[in-house]
Amino acid sequence: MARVIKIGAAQSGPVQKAEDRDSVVGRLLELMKQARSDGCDMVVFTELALTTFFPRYYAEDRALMDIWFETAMPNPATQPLFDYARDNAIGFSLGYAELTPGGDHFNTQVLVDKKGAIVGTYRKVHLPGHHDHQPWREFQHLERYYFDPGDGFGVFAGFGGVLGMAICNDRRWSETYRVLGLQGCELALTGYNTPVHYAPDPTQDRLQGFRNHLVLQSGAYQNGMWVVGVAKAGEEEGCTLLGESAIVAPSGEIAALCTTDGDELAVAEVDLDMCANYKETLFDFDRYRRPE
Ligand code: CDV
Repeated sequence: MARVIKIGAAQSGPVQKAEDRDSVVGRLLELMKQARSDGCDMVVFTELALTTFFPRYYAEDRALMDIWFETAMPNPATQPLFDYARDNAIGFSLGYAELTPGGDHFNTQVLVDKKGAIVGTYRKVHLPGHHDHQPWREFQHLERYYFDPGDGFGVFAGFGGVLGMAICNDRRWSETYRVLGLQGCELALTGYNTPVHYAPDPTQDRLQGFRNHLVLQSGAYQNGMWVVGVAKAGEEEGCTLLGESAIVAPSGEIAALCTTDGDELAVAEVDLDMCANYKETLFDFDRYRRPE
């Protein structure tokens, strides 16, 4: 039987600082409904989908930082997404800020099956930016202040295949895809908040779009897997975030692409069996890799 998953890459437009969780979840639900009417099996949301990209704000007081974090998932604000998934047999993946009972802070993404149950959790490994307040920047990128690093890339059985997750900066690192690929991953889901302006070296700004697709496409091709990259895009609190969310095939080709900087769904039929065309030929790891 063919293993085809119809996927909606559910790009978010900007979320301003004052927008509350209920309003954001309402927007995500609209995208889920659209995906359902398009016949999707799964919707992929972005990194830190429930709030503005808060690592741009410095707060000395840890309590002021914790307002951005979820202490449970699901919780009353996000329960409607889980209910919709269960009632309509549509899965989803969601990025959010997680505060654990033990007091750890993670940049987290969950995978939710068609019954509305969490079947996979991933915590961001590569935390970019800086730890200290740097007032010279137009906006901060304090992921190293807000978050603890996750402990690795795992894979999860679901939707008839082997799935993995990665978050934003992870997608730029070859080892992300390689570690997932070596575990048999056929579909990697990643959300991102990528400011177009890169303060440490603004000469790189014009290359943001090119590099986003470069890493998604090369990661997919070199590891024989599908990759879904989903942005939070547009003008968020004076910061321009890259869009160009894409679903990339194991051939390295873009199968679906968002063309706006707002809430938008890009849909593709993801044939997991296509991975074998690459994993069993040119990228037969057991046969051809030379790790030594
Ligand atoms: N959210 C991110 O991880 N953003 C980084 C930026 C800071 C470079 C990214 O790799 O897109």
